Amino acid sequence: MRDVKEKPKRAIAAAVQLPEVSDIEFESSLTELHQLAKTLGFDVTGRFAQKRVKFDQTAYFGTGKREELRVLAEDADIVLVDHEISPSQARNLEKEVGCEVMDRTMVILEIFHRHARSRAARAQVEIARLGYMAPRMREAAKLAGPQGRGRSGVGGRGASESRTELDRRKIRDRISELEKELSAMGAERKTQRARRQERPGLARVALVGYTNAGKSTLMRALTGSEALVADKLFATLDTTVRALHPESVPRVLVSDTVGFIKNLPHGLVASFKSTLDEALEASLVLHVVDASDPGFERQLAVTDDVLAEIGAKDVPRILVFNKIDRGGDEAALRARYPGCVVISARREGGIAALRGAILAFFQRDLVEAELFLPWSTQQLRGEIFLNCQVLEERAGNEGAFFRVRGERNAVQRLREQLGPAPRGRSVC
Ligand SMILES: Nc1nc2c(ncn2[C@@H]2O[C@H](COP(=O)(O)OP(=O)(O)O)[C@@H](O)[C@H]2O)c(=O)[nH]1
Ligand SMILES: [Mg+2]
Repeated sequence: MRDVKEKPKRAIAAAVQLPEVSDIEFESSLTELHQLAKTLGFDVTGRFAQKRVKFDQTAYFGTGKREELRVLAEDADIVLVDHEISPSQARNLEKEVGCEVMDRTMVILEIFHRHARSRAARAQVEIARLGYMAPRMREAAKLAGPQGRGRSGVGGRGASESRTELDRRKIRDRISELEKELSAMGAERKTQRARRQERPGLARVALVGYTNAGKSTLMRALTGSEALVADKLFATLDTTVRALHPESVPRVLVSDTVGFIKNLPHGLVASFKSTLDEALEASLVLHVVDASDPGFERQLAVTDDVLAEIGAKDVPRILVFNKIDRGGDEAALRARYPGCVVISARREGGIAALRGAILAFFQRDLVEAELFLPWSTQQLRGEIFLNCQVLEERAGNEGAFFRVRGERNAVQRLREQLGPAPRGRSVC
């Protein structure tokens, strides 16, 4: 039943709609939860909503609705709740519905946890997780009882509570330890960044933008990485970095980043920012915006602000309006955001345009050169193709001439390996 590796967990996205929340806002938040759940690899099989004046104190949904949810959830493994709920609400809901309950904050924490790579990002996410867990420990202990097992929760409360107290102290200690580590890392990170900027070296692109903008879809289309389907982003970064395909000169690495979230719980802002540090490593950021989303302008502004806050303000950026097949005014976008790329991941021409924009950026510093490869050293032919874009190849009496485009250093190195061309034919 819970064989996570084999079968995706079946989830139901559920929420209470309060009177001050419009239908549009409500739907959009629930859709976002659905999308976040897909990112975690869940199969969202149903949605469930209740209009209510306030959240039920005991179990978030009202009594009658809990029964309805129980029936709906019979085939599900997990119920996802689109708000942060209290530990006791979660526990009571779990008991009544009969399956695991995960709230919005937990879903997001789990995504950050999977995306966090740098030491600082990991520490930041762990702090957020511990902060979230601490009040939940007491609830867990109440359930566990003196043996630390079972669900009856009767008796032995004193023992379990003192153990919980101990656990909570451990959590507090761990948080302060992590905070110390983080501040020590601050200085180290600055020097690392400075070092990185000194050696521009690798051509790296990061896709940045809101959840559902189409980052993973574009990533897949640009890199041909079929395994990385949007819905199933079990993302350690290694699997979210892929080379542009077909390969280019220079070789460009594309990475997917953790998506911005419209309704990001306040307590998770810091950990979100640190998981985004992938964007700092990039020499080019593709800021992907869903052109068909009526709220895109605000999202665009938030993304810009956050990139500035994490220190990625000066990383060159291409604004990519995606999903133009679903809506949006292409001409107006082009006029308003000069230099933007307007595409649809669903249309072939779109990906070619984006690829063109990426390559134009990385190839701006390439040099054109002519290389001569004597017939006697044909084994170096592969080297030329590996390091340069070959514009033309023609045979001479003593060897082959190549007109190539490549990075200055790479061309220089090849020329040293190949030796001089006959009758001074080599020009740069
Ligand atoms: N109509 C349309 N749908 C798209 C386009 N690009 C992506 N999508 C869909 O939008 C959803 C979210 O895409 P995904 O790549 O997972 O977004 P991410 O959260 O930014 O990684 C998926 O259902 C995609 O199939 C597009 O250009 N047009
Ligand atoms: Mg994605």
